[in-house]
This record gives sequence, structure tokens and C-alpha cells, in this order.
Amino acid sequence: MRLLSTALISLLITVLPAWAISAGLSSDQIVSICNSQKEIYLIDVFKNLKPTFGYQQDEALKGEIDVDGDGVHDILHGDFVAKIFELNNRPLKTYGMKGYGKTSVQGALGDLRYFIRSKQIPVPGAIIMAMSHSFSIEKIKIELLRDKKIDLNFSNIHLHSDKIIQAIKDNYGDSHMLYSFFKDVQDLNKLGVPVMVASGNDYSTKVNLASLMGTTSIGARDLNNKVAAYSNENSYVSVYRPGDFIGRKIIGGVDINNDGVADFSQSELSGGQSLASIYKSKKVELLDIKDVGKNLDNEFFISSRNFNLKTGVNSEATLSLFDATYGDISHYPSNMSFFTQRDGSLLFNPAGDNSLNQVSINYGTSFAIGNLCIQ
Ligand SMILES: [Ca+2]
Ligand SMILES: [Ca+2]
Repeated sequence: MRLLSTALISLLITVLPAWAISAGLSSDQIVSICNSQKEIYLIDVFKNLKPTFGYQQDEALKGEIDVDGDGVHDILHGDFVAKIFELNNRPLKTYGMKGYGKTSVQGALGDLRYFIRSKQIPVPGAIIMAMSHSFSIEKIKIELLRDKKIDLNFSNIHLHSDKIIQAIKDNYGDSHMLYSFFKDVQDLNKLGVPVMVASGNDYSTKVNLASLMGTTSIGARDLNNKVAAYSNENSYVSVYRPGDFIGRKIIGGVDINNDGVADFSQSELSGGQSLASIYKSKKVELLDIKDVGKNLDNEFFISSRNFNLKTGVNSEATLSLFDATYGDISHYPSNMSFFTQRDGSLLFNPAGDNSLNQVSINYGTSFAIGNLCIQ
């Protein structure tokens, strides 16, 4: 093998195209942004929260997240992410997307880029987006690179970013949403604004294409402080934050960070009887099978959450689907996971402490991004 001289290596580094991948920000750099006075912008969908810019969803919209665990959705994704920032005492500005469609996601980032360029808002410390565009390695090889034989895996994919981005441009044109997103990120980086994305909740079977675009990818840790099983882990992910939130019913509402203080008041929530209490101690063999989805031998999901579970684990985006899809961009795998006890009865105990007030669990790398500013 021929060794490259240091001079040649530095020459190669300097002649890399401007859009060559960076490994993303380090944990120290993120801490420094969090400690600065600079604003952090969250692009997401909001129902409860009135965003600083953009749309607030119609009240009639049912939401996506069930905080009090009664099977009825209470709030939207961005409300939950913003709440986590609030719990960490980190001020946040928000941009409300109209939905998850192509124009919403990329349009919001383009809008902020325009506001910053035209000095309508101060240069923020970061823009964060919790959207995941999940692609498997095989799909990238076949659909994008059109090369089945290329040696591509989750450890070396960062070396191929340029090639993959070029393939998106060549195959789908430079007005494709992903290529526009890439150009916006590059422009924002030049303006000194890092863009951060959730690494995705695909159990490392896929990669979030937004990770390739010069962003910083945030993965999730679980309650045991390990990399969460659902969190994508690949060569783009440099930082992991806690991503699991157990809802506990307490006086005044639901507590999601176990400090004994309600974070969502009763009036914000649907307020029905929790599935945890309805199904607790019921014997699984006596339940109508339509109500229950079986995952592992002793693990069951109550039906209202099965959709989310399947969306999170099984969905895979295709480039043509970025026009108006919901499930292919959002990956929100939370579920009411009951386990059977020895006598066959069900138990909902995600915290593992057997406390009886547990009513929900919401987890994901997008919630880990809410914890961006804690280490
Ligand atoms: Ca609810
Ligand atoms: Ca709390």
C-alpha cells in the first residue's frame, strides 16, 4: 500500500468539495451552544404550543402523543419535544410546520435560512429537526447508487455521503426535496448555524438520510444509560441523549420526568381511564385477540398503539413518497408494552420499579433531541 504524505493528505482535505461531510458537532461543541445566549430553533408540528413562527395545528387535530395513556392522543410531537427543553430550562424558539409533507419540512428550513440571511432574526446557535428519512443500506445501494456491489455499511457510510447526495441530484434532480434540504443545510452551515437531526428509530436497520447532509445526528440513550435499542447507531451519530419518558399520573396531571411535579395538566389531556389500569391483572388469554398485538412471547401491545409501533419499526421511505406522506417521514415507535406475569396477567411496568402510577411511555431519538442540552 502506498502511504500518503502529510502534505498530500492536507492537500486532499483542502480540495474536498465544499459539501464534503463533516462528522457533526462534538458533545463539547453542543454544550457550548447550549450555554450560549444564542437561540435554538425547533422545527416541528405543534398543537398546544403557539410556535414563534409558522403554523399552529388546528385544535381539532387529534394529536400523536398519548401522555396519560388512555389510548387517546393528547398533543403533537413538537409539543412534547418543546416540553423536554422547558424541563431542562433551556429557552427554545419554534417553527411550526403545517404537516409532514415535502414542502413543510424543507420549506420550514428554507424559511429560517431566509430569515437569518435577511437578518430578520439573529444568527441562532442551532436549528433542530426531529424528522427521519429512513433508508436501509440495501435501498441506498440499489435505489440511489444503483450499485449492488459497493462496500457500504453503517460504519463507513460517512465516507460515501458525497456520492449518495450526488446520486440524489442525478437521479431526481436538484429541486428534489432532499437535495434542497441538503443545500439549505450547507448554506446554514456557512452562516454558522449547525442543523441537528434525530438519528432515527429504526433499531439500526436504516439510516436517516438527513444525517448525510452535513447535519449533526443525535441518538438516544435508554433508562439504563445505554444506547437505546431503537436508536439508530451509525458513523454519523456522535452524541446520545436520554430519549425515554415514562408518564406517571400524579395529582394535577402527568409527570414525565419523575420529579413529582406534573408537566402536563389534566386540562391538556384526554383524561380517560389509563390502559395500564384497564388491562392490569387481566389474563391475556381472556382478551379479544383483535385488541392485542403480540410481539415477543410474553410482550403484548394494546391495539391503539400498534399502528405507531409498525410505523416506527417497519416503514421505509422511498424518494417518491416525500410528497405527502406521514408515516414515511415520522418514526414514532412508542407503544404500551405490557408483559405477562407468571400467572398470565398483564403488567405495564416500563420503569421497572413496579410503581402503580405509570400510565405511558414515549420514547425516540426525537425526544432525545429535546434533551440536547443535558449531558
Ligand atoms: Ca390521552
Ligand atoms: Ca415533572
